[in-house]
Amino acid sequence: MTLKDPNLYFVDISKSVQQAIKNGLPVVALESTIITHGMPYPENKQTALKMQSIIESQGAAAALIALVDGKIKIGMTEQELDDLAKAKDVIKVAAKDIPLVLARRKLGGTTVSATMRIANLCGINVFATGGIGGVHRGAQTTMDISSDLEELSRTPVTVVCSGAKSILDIKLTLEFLETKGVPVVGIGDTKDFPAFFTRSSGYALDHTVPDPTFVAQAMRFNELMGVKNGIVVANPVPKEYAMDEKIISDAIENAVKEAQEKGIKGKEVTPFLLSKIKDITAGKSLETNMQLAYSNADLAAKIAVGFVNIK
Ligand code: PSU
Ligand code: MN
Repeated sequence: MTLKDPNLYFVDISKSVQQAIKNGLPVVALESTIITHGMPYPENKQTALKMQSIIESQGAAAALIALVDGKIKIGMTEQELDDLAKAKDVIKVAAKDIPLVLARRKLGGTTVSATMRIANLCGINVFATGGIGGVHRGAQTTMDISSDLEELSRTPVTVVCSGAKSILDIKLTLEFLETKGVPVVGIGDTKDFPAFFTRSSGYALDHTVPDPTFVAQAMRFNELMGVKNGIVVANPVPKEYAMDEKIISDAIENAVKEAQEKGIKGKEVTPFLLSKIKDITAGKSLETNMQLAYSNADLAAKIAVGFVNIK
């Protein structure tokens, strides 16, 4: 643990998270791009609060991560969360952007890649989110591949997600993870990589384990071997909140087409598609998004608890 390192004066950790880290108790990191760029106010705040309380009810600490005024913030008060959830000029921060956004003292929502990097810096090894970034459709010419995938290949943090949206090329996303040496694991009866709004993408996972403690054990083996890569845990949206396959695939087709027509590029692509899909589905996608985030928080907490309980 390097938290006492005076060189880390720019990391501002809440008391409860600091205590948990110090005492070797379970901690689950949470990203903030889902709040700043993935959902509207007040649902974004409501989602973060509920994810935190789900994690805490399992006996783990919740570490919501963002960049605020030249500092890395880990764990926030409700007022700080409210400010972040309402803020307009927030930068979407990938791992590479962290030092620049700190230097510029800007407000930043951390993506999966940035959150993993910060979690790892603080000794947090489990992280719950909605969906990971991936290989975009048409990446053969645009080269738009989320830096989340690269970060997963070099940062030992377990990311619990509901797969990737089919705004992405899921087949290529899984190929890329395979090439980069990132295992993708399902639990229980999950045999397929989920497609975020729906429970299955039709692409098979390499591994399915009976319960979260198996993931915790795998993390420990990686740790013992000094392995650098992360692990993706694929947790499908709960059945009752999964969307109709046809409705969501039509919405995605239309959103992707509109993004192309409007020339939306780079880091704007994902937020544009998310907000279009929400409009097209009259908000139904937002409810699905919130529910899968809760389910991922619950599973991540179980893995974190399992990890600290390994003898
Ligand atoms: N996918 C979602 N919701 C999200 C994101 C992805 O279903 O909010 C966010 C995450 O923060 C993820 C980021 O890390 O978008 C990926 O962005 P990009 O494709 O620009 O790498
Ligand atoms: Mn991109």
